[in-house]
Amino acid sequence: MNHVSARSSGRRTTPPRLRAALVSIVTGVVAVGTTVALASSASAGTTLGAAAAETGRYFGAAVAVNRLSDSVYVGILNREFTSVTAENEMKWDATEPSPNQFTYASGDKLVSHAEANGMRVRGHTLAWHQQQPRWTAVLSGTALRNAMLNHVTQVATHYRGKIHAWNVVNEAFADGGSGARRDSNLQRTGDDWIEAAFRAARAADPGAKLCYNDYYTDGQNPKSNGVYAMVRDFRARGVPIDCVGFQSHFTAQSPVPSDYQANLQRFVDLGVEVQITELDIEGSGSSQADSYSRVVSACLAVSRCTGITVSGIRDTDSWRSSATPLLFDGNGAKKAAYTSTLDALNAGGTTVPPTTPPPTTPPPPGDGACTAAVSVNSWPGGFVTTVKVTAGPAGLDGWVVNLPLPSDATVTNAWNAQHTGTSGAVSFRNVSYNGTVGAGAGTEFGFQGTGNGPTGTATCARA
Ligand code: G2I
Repeated sequence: MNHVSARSSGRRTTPPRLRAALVSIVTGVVAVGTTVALASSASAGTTLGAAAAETGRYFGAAVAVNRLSDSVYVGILNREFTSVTAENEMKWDATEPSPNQFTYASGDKLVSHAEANGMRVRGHTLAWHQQQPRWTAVLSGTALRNAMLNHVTQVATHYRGKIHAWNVVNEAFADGGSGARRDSNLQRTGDDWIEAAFRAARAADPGAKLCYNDYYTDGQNPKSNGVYAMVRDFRARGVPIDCVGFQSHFTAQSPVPSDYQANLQRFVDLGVEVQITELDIEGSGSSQADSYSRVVSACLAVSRCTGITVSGIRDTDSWRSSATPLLFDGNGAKKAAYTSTLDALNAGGTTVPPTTPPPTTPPPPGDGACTAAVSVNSWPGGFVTTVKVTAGPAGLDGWVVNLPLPSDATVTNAWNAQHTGTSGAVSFRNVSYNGTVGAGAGTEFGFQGTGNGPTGTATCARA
């Protein structure tokens, strides 16, 4: 999935600064003959995307599908950017307006546009306390947890293979000094909702980098310390997290922190990649330009800061347009901030390692004593599910499989297992004759139900 680094590593080996020096030495000697060489050499860095690719990075924009009919907007997008993030089109309210009814038309348009123009796509976002569909308001507990997991599974499956990085969970930490999780309907389903979302996303799209994304985490502070502790814990326990997104919304009151680079680096040191995901900086003129330059230089100084996304194209496209926070003015003209950004990209920096480590392999869900493989045969209004339990190296003397069911599903009968509950998170235990399973051997059970069949991950554990 690492298109940018693959592309750039094959294209250029001379660092930009050295190359610029070589070019100026050569031009001084044979002025006419070097004109072409200088132009072609310099052309790599005349757009944001090309300049970022020089060090193996992408330069992206948050894009709104309804602006794709604006030719000025699309002209800038196609010329300057190498990654697209859906501004709203892949959020829960947009993709699942009714329970288990999915609409992907807008998101698909963005993906098609990106594919047609050689851009990568960042997915935004699978689980967030905002922009949820209305129907989630009446849900809580297991029903909300299962609805969330089903959402993550369905959306990540739909876009499987098309997304270079997913913002799996967005803005789950509280503002202020606590460093704690934000209270939300999702948080109230249990502290493990975030890791459950990451595991479901990995199962659905094993090739996508899975990121946690947040704001006011751009320097070291109680909130970013809370995120840091979570990422460290996830890495230690094998929860599949690959990256952290730093939104980087800056204002006069909340400017680029002095430890911006150090903060990115400490996350990288945990073994994850980092990206700047929603960059916009309130202001104008040289002070805005300087702030953009500082952010870009900080990312380029951190080898696993793999890309930068600005949160729109023209100031007038911004969700906070009065702050004039972007790189192009309302007419689509380049601002001073554009030039400073391009210059900072062309100044070079660390090169993104050409092969980033593959996503961490999640341990089998459950306690590792066994795995459960689920197959579902469904028809409108009903389903039959077959589950194969396979024992780990120690064998089993009893097992339990937990399987989240969609909110409309009800188990009507089961065979070769006894079940607890008929809807929501249903668990299945061995019966008298199939609890003992030898090392590496398997046994099967099944159940029938009404509604939609399971789509989530089954966990298997020793009973
Ligand atoms: O909240 C600002 C950003 C913070 N980080 C996460 C981002 O996903 C978030 O983006 C903004 C979008 O740029 C806005 O476009 O999220 C807003 C909602 O929190 C988006 O605004 C919404 C409006 O509030 C809705 O009224 C509107 O229907 O955009 C919707 C679609 O245009």
